[in-house]
Amino acid sequence: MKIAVVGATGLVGTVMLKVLEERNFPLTELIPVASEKSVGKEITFKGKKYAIVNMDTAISMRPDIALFSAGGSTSLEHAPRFAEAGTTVIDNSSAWRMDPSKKLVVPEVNAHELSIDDKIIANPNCSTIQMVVALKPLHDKYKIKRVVVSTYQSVTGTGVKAVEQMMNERKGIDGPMAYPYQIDLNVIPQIDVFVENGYTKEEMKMINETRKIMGDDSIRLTATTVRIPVMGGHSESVNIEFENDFDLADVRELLEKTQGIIVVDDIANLKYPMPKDAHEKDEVFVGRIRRDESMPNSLNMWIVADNLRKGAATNAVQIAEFLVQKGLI
Ligand code: 11C
Repeated sequence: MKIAVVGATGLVGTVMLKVLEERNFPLTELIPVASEKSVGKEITFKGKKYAIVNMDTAISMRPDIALFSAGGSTSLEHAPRFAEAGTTVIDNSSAWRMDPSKKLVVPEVNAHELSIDDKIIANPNCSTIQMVVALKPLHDKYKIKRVVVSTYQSVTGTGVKAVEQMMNERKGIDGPMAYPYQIDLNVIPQIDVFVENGYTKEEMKMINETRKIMGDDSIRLTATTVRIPVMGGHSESVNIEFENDFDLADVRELLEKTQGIIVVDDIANLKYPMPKDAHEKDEVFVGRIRRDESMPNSLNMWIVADNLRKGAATNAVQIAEFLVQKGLI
């Protein structure tokens, strides 16, 4: 398996390389791809050095799979070129997610939709991924009517510049700003730009992507996405109204049995998911599972995951693993 990682020097690209290595992905050749200023530099993977190449060289090497994390415009321009050369692209940008001809995949939820003809596969937004992993088994059993989600998102979701802004503020140093306001010791109720209806793009991604991945446009959702001065992962407060009533112990058991979920919910011992514990883990952590006593058939829960792992790199690598296991490459 020849694997290209496009955007290999970025925050998500670096984690993609780490995850490929940790999960012992069946890789025979690695092709790290980055912008011209990084070409020729070397990265180390499994103790071996690989030279970074540019896009054209990578396409000419005909990788089996290209994991893309290089931004929407790069993906729009170059993903089809890889696909035409026979490479299957798994793209972490938002470029293809809502394209009806492209699959938007979270393996625990809808990998079964994939076929050998899918040459550009979209990896969802991080805050969407961790939520749908927990929603899917509950939807299958109790049928979701409506979801109200509020997020508490890590600065790593914005990129290196945001991490540096927060760290500089912590040290009292002036520097480039990734956000319109100070983020350290603050909370910013805006992620990405505002759209016409007064929501942000991040909020609309959560709404639209969730429906597409779950394959059910009848699910009603509303979201408020918020940036907080944290690095380990994204947290979400999720309120769900079901068509059917549920037993709380059954909900807990269902989540515990779901692949990719770890339930951390022991309030007697003050155990609940937190981003500092989810950091560098591949699973989605669910806790604070309780009935919403203000509404029939309604549930509250708290979902945490490392946004660079399950929210990006791990999910992409899991899609690649699925393609290899099912012979779809
Ligand atoms: C954030 N969710 O935390 C964003 C980052 O569409 O893949 C990922 C944006 C995307 O800021």
